[in-house]
Amino acid sequence: MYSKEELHNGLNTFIFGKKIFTYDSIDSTNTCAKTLASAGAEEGTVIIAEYQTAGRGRLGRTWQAESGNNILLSVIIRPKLEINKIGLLPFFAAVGTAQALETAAGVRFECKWPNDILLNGKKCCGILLESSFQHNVLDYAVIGIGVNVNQKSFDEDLKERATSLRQEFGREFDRREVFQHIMKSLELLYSEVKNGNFMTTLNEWKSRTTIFGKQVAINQAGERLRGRAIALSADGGLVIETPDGRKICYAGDVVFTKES
Ligand code: BT5
Repeated sequence: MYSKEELHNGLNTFIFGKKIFTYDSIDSTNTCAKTLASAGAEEGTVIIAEYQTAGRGRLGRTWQAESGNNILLSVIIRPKLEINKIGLLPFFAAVGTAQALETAAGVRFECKWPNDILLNGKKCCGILLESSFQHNVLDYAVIGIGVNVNQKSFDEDLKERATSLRQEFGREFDRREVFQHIMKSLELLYSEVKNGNFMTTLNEWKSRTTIFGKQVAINQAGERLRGRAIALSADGGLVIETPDGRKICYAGDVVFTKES
C-alpha cells in the first residue's frame, strides 16, 4: 500500500490529488467519495484503495480487482456545468486516463463508447461517473477509475474480455507513477472542461475510437438497437443509423456485429 506521502511525492498538480484518502480495503471508493463530497470535500479530493469489497460498475454491475495490484480511485470534481453537458464528463475521464496510460506505456490505447479503455481489444480500464445536483445545478461529480495494472490473471468469466498492463507488456508497472500521470492528465484537460469546453476532450476521444462507421448492436432500456454508429450527439449519446431512422443511445454496451 502506498502512503499518502508517497503518492504526493512528485505529484505535479494543483487540484487533482491535493488531498488524498488511502484505504487498504473499502466497499467502493465511489461510495466513499460521494459521502465526502456531500459533506463538502473540496474539488480534486482523491479516495484510493488497494481493494474494494463492493466495487461498482455501471448499471448495477460489479468491478472485480485483485488486492494490491491495481488502481482503484475516485476523484471529486465540481465544475459549473450546464445539465446538458454532464454526459460529456465520462469522455473527459476516459481521455485523461488514456493519455496517462499512454505516457506510462508508450503506446496508444483505444476508447470504447461510452467509457471503457481497451488495449488490443480487451478492457484494461473502466470508468464510473456519478453526479449529484441541487436545483438542476451540478453540485459534484465523482469520477471512479479502475485500471488493471499488475494483475496477472482474471477469472474465467472475464479473461476473454479483460486485460492488464502487465499482461499486455509483460512487465510490472509502478502504480504510483501511473496514478500521478492520471492526476496530471486529468488536471490538464480540466482547465477547459471546468468551463464547459469539451472540444479537446471530444477530439481526443474520437481519435482513439474505432466505432464510427461500424455496424453495432446495443441494448438500451430493454430494446436492442442495431445499426451503424455514425457520431456522438452534443450531450455524449451515440448516434446510430437504424432501419427506422436515427436513434441516440445513452447507456448500454456496444457490440460490433458481423457486417462491420
Ligand atoms: C465500468 O462499468 O467499467 C466501471 C468500472 C469502474 C470501477 C471503478 S474502481 C474505483 C471506483 N469505485 C467503484 O466502486 N467503481 C469505480 P461497466 O462498463 O458496467 O463494466 C462492468 C463490467 O466489466 C462487469 O460486468 C464485468 O463484465 C467487467 N469487469 C469487471 N471487472 C473488470 C476488470 N477488472 N477488468 C475488465 N473488466 C471488468
